[in-house]
Formats: sequence, C-alpha cells, structure tokens
Amino acid sequence: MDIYGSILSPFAARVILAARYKGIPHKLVMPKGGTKSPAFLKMNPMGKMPTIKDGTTILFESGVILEYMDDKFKKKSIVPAAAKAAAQARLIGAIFAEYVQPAMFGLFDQTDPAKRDQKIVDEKLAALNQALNAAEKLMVAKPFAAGARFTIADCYVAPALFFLHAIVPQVSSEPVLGKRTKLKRYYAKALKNKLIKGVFDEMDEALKAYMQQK
Ligand SMILES: N[C@@H](CCC(=O)N[C@@H](CS)C(=O)NCC(=O)O)C(=O)O
Repeated sequence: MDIYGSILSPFAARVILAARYKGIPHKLVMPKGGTKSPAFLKMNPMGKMPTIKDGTTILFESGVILEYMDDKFKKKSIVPAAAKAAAQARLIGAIFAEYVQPAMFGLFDQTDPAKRDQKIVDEKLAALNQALNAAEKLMVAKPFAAGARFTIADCYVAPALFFLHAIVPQVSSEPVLGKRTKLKRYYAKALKNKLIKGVFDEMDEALKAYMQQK
C-alpha cells in the first residue's frame, strides 16, 4: 500500500500509526509535484494528505482510511468488536479530530509573536480547553486512550498530543494538559510506547526540518 503524506501531518500520522500497529506492508511517499499537481488531484480532488493507493483502491480522508485498513486487514483490529466500546473509541477520536485539532491549528498560526493576535490566541485556547476537558472525561488511559489495547482512538490522540506539546508552550505559559490526570498519564505512557514514541521522534525530526526551511 502506498501512503501519500508526510508524518508531520497529524492526519497522515493517524494512518501511519494504524498501518504500523497492524503490520500492513506500506510505503510512505510524498506526492511528486505536491498535493495540488494534476496527477495527485486525480487521486484526491481535495488535494490533501493522507491519500492511499492499495492496488486499484484509492482513498482519502484519514478517518475513512483507518476504517478501510481495519476492515480489510483483520489482524490486530483497532476497532473494538462490541458496539459500545467501538463507539467510545471512535468518540474519543472525534473529539480530537473535530475540536482539539482545529483549535491546535488555530494556535499554530499564532506562534510568531510579531504577527500574533492575542484575541485569537485566547479564543483558540478556550476552545482547546473545552475540547481537552471533554477528552479527559472520555479517555481511559490505561494505558491506551480507550483502555488496555491500542485502538483507533490512539491514532487520533497521539499525533495531536505531539503537536500540542510543540505548539502550546509557544503561545501560553500554562501547562499543556493542565491538571488533566488521564491525559497526562496517557502522554507519559505514550512516551514509553515503542510504536508511538517512534512516530513522535519522526514527527519531531520533520517539524525541526520544517521550521528550519520556514
Ligand atoms: N480531513 C482530512 C484533512 C487532511 C489535511 O488537511 N491534510 C493536510 C496536511 S496537515 C494537507 O494535506 N494539506 C495540504 C494542502 O492543503 O495543500 C483528513 O482527515 O485526512
């Protein structure tokens, strides 16, 4: 399977984590000519990463790709079998996809102090805090997001937490995860998990390279 994307994209990192966890043979490729080239737009008219090519199957949207991977490659399922547990794992993922990440990207745009709009920073921090409070209620963090096993929830949570730790200290002096004990426990355990820490290290390297060329 070809996964088009950079590990620096938290959306692509979701899919990379799932592929590595499930042991799906894959190759990470950057689209030649970028995400807006005619050839890439033919595969994904939205011109976004991640996009995958699995034989004749071309798919995009990270959430759709995660579900496809789990449906097609049955080994080491990332969606719990029971309906309620599956919904809970997906719900944690949705909080990060729909609320944590948009606030986080809003803050990413404000990291340059010379161009910062403090009103926007305050708004995004408030939105982020609300989303993290919701995540704190839903997370199990024993040690994975939805319980004892790695699930689809971790594919969303882990890359977002990497980015939060890279971005929030640049715009706020408050501790990134505040007093949220489950999120803090999750992050501490993630740093000791070979799969997740491996992805964090690669994201860190890619972020440093990105900042240097900026
Ligand atoms: N909803 C999409 C979002 C993907 C997305 O926004 N990817 C960004 C990377 S962080 C991208 O490809 N941006 C390149 C561009 O917009 O040209 C998903 O979940 O896959």
